[in-house]
Amino acid sequence: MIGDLIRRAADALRSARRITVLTGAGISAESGVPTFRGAEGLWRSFRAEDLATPEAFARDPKLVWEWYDWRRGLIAKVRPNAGHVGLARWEARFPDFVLITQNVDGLHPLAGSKAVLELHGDIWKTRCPAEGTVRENKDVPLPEIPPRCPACGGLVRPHIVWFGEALDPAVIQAAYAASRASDVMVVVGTSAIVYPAAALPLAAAEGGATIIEINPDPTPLSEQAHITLRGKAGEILPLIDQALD
Ligand code: BV8
Repeated sequence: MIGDLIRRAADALRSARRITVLTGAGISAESGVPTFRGAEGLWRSFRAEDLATPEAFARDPKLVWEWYDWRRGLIAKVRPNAGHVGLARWEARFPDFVLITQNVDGLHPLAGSKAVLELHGDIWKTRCPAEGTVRENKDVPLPEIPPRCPACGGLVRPHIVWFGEALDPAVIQAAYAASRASDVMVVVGTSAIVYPAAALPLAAAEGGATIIEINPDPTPLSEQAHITLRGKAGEILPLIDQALD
């Protein structure tokens, strides 16, 4: 059964001109990065509202930075998995290919993906709210919590989109345009409940795209997907890659 679905997915990709991929935390799960809403997910031990919002940061920047410092420490120890590597290969294989991710862990660029639309920012970057300056910061652990801006001395924040905050308009518009224009959209490892990211596959379907979902569990997107591959990204993506050869 899964063999037929893998072949159908490969056929759809082979005959597509424009391909988009949307990934979520699930694609990093096999690398050892906790997801948000799974059994051992981050939101199980922390409340999103207490940590991933501008209000939480205003209330207790030290606590919010301790959480990110802990996540950065976890992510620094892991490597991209076969799922990330497979998608980096597809970027080279397909002429019109756009990778859109909700993840902030930087594992797609680390796996070799060159053009990644990072909808929710980057855990390896800080932003100075006073000047807007974005800087790369890979210190693990952070020498000072909360970290300060080297230029003005004020608090810097993670360069991450929190709940209730708008995404970078250029990034979300590019993601919408690519999704709407695509012939195939592969949706990997997302619970498909966070907007506006979760609207992208719907925009792709409206544009006539074939939606392929790769996820061990059903999601609100599953009934819209044309091909549903119930499995792990690190296992399914290499199987599709083999079927493409
Ligand atoms: C905005 C940064 C407006 C933090 C994140 C009510 C209804 C609809 C919408 C809303 C609502 N109330 C509020 C909203 C808006 C809100 C939203 O959508 N809330 C949801 C929870 C209902 N959205 C926002 O606030 C967005 N902003 O709307 O702004 C606005 C407009 C103009 C001006 C001002 C304001 C901002 C959203 C961004 C929030 N930030 N992250 C951080 O990371 O530190 S979102 C957070 O969830 C993560 O970034 C993550 O990327 C994202 C989605 O989670 P997933 O990636 O899907 O991960 P999850 O754990 O949920 O699922 C993992 C999946 O993988 C599962 O399905 C699992 O089965 C699967 N899996 C597991 N293992 C594997 C696997 N799959 C494959 N292989 C495996 N091995």
